[in-house]
Amino acid sequence: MGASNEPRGALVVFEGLDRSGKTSQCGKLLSYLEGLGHSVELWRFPDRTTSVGQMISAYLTNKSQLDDHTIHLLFSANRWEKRSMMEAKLKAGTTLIVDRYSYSGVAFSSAKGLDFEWCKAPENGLIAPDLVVYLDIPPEKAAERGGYGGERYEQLEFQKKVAQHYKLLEDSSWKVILCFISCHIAIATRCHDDRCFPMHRRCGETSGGDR
Ligand code: FDM
Repeated sequence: MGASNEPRGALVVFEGLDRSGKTSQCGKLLSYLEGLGHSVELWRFPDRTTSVGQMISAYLTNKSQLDDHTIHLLFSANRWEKRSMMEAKLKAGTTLIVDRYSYSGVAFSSAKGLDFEWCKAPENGLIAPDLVVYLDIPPEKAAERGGYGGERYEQLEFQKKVAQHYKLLEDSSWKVILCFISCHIAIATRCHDDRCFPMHRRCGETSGGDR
């Protein structure tokens, strides 16, 4: 990242199936770190505000059809178009909490049957996360959370495949949170251990509309 007088911000990525609770957890971590006085921003991919992001959004909402390779590359391009801003923010000392990143790109596209290594290739050169928090929820449990909406990938059988492909991506930067189990532990023990933050405190708070 190069030399700078400011301490570098951290790149923290949340990953998981649709309805695994990423959005809630990202929000909680944001509030927590802000409360500690850190400079922190919440990002998400796909970023649907860009022109590439709008193409992705049209595809996800079934308003357009695209070849599987093409949409894969668009998801990756959506990360590349934000790369320089990401680097600048991190260098300036801002911590970024990112809701989905390259792991989603590879897990979802390879779950469709695309070659795993081919899916990884366009991610080479993007900034590596300092920490990946994977919210590990049984696909059936995620599907119960308010039901899936109308988006293309929100189907139980497909999400089961995605879960299998996520597991192939786990490395030393990952912290896997067993959502279903930790939730029950936390309810049983009324865990107020700050070191568990924010995972345990999510119990009973995750709304049905959460992604
Ligand atoms: N998704 C997301 C992908 O297939 N590839 C990617 O690179 C990314 C970032 O898009 F089903 C999928 C995952 C999800 C869908 O994501 C939209 P959100 O988090 O629901 O907006």
